[in-house]
Order: sequence, then C-alpha cells, then structure tokens
Amino acid sequence: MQGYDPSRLLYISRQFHIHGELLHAEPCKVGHINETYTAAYNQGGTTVRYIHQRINHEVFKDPVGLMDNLSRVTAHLRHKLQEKGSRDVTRRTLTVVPARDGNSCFQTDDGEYWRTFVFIERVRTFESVENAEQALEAGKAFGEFQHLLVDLPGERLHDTIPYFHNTRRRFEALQTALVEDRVNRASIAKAEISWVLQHENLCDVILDALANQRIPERTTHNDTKFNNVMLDADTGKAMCVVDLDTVMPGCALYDFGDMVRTTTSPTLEDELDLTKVQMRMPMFRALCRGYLEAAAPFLNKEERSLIAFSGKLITFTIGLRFLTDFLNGDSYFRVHRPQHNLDRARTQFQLVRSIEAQEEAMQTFADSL
Ligand code: GN1
Ligand code: MG
Repeated sequence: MQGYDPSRLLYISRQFHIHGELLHAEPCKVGHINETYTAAYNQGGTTVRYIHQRINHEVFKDPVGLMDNLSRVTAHLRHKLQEKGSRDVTRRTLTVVPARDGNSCFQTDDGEYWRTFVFIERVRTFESVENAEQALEAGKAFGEFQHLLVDLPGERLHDTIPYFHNTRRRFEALQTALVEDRVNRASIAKAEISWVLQHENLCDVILDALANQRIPERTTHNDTKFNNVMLDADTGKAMCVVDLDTVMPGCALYDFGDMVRTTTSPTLEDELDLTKVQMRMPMFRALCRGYLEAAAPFLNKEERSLIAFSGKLITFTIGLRFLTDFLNGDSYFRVHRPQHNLDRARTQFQLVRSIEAQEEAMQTFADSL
C-alpha cells in the first residue's frame, strides 16, 4: 500500500461532488484489500466527513462493473428503506458520492480507481463480538440485507471476483501452490497441509446443491465479517452493512457461514493461542436467531438444512485461502508479521474443528427456530 500523501488525497478529493474545503484526512488501517481514508470537510461552517477509497484493481479486475453493482444495490436499498418509511436512510445504507464527470468512480492518469462515500457518523464496528446481542444484530443485519435484495431489478450483477467462495477452486489453488512451492514454505506448513487434504470431502456439498438447483443463486454480500456491520454507537443496534465490493450473485449460506466464522469465537482471526479459539454456542444461537428472523421468509428447506455446515465450510475455505497465500509468498492478503497468513490459517482450522464437534447441536438449534 502506498503511504499517506496529503497532496495526492487533496487531488483525489477534488474529483468528487463535494462542497466545501478539505480540512484533514487520515488513513484507515482496517481491511486487507483496499486503501481507505476518512476526510473531513468544512461545509458552511459544519464539519462533514466522507470516505475516499482506492479500489484494489489487482483483486477487483473490473472496478467499473463493481461500481455498477454497488450503485444499483445501494440505490435499491435506499429505495426499499424509504418505502418502508425508515428514518436515517443515509446511515442505513452506503451512499455513493459521484465524481465530477458523473461516473461513480474516478480513474487517475496512472490507472488508479477512486470512489467516495458519505461517512456514517455515530456508529461503531468491532473486530470481535463482545456479547450475544451483537451476534444477534449481525445476523439480523445481513439477513435483512439479503432480504431487501431479493427483488433487485435488472440484469444479473457482475461477478466482481469469479468463483469467490468456490471451495473446490480454492482447494485446487492450494494444490497448485503446493506443487509450485514458490517460496519454499510448504515444509513449514506440513501439518496444516495434510489436515486440509484430509478434508477435501467438504468441498462439493454446497456446490452440488447449487448445481442441482436445490439451492438457488441469490444476491449476497459475500464478505459478512462482523467488522462489516456498523452498530449504532448509542443503542448497539445494527445500522448499516458495509464493504459491498463482493456483493454479487452467490449463495445465502456462504454469507451465514462467514458470520459464524467471525462472530462465534472470542478471538481475532489471527489469534496465536489456539486454546482460545472456539465456536461458542450462545453466540451461535443469537446469530442464528437474528439471521433467521430476517431471512426465514425467503430461505428454502435445503438452505436451512445446511445452516451449521455452512459455518464449517466457509471457515475451512477462508483458512484454505490464507494457507494458499502463505505458500504463494503473501501476494493477496496484507500481512503484518512473518507467517501471518499461516497463523490465520491455523486459527481457521482450529475453529473448523470446534464447529465440527458441535455441528449437530448447532443444526438442531437452527431446526428448532
Ligand atoms: C478480505 O479486506 P477484508 O478484510 O474486507 C477478503 C475476504 C476474507 C477476509 C479475511 C475481497 O476481506 O474474503 O474473508 O479478508 N476479501 C476479499 O479477513 O478477498
Ligand atoms: Mg472485504
């Protein structure tokens, strides 16, 4: 990532439809992929904040298609919220601020893509869940998000990253990384690699159900980490779901699975002490209750029957991706220490084991709702 350069950011800020002068900006360090800044402007004597963000176009190969998705999705969400009579609509969905040329993002001469959002005030995000109410709110927020998008009009959205949650493809990518062993790290990760290879049978369960149309394709978020839900700073209630780059056609269960991964363990995803990594049933119950409250009207029986499995599958899949990136020399996920991706992979696999041990009880609970 390029370091913060105030004059570069000033130049970027001037490309968007924002009134007033830029007062100051600061980089935001969360997120493994994009480059994000919070910027304060003086508008008629009041300080108003915006988000400026550079889209990582190594990861998102079609930034224009991505912004097309994002504009359609946020316009639809805004419309549905207004229809329902919601208050505070600009705190309940992201608002894209167009560039001065009318496009939803701005391309610089050196080929960077930048976009701007209205900053959402008086909300908080958390890297890990503090209590069951938060898990419930996360479940509700993403369930509601999927529900509001059930009737998104128009053509199928662009696949911003094709085969994103395709566990079979992710498994094959690991196999390739293993054969290549570009940076001679396979020997360091021997135990993890052999564990993964023994779990190959997880790969096709949901893919087969999608292929047979027992599970439908839906418009989904695809990156439902707990830190992508903004909670109202005063009430703790879910306000807004963010990080919409991977909103595209997908499977509702993958969204639920990533919520299980990121809300049920008390730890961060790179926790080193594996004894602390565990799927906690009270968190799962709250999450599941919140999600199904919002998603029950549209989920089918087959989807409901794989609720617990989806947590195991997505945790396994993200673990596979971390491990693959470790073997490939950390070219995808930003790392902050040597072996960071291996640590992340280990944490995911520990969580998979914890889910596996409780999977039946988890599904029984989901069936009881
Ligand atoms: C990436 O950058 P961030 O944290 O929003 C990744 C997700 C992973 C996540 C793991 C586009 O998301 O798929 O689950 O890291 N996003 C992309 O922390 O690959
Ligand atoms: Mg993301």
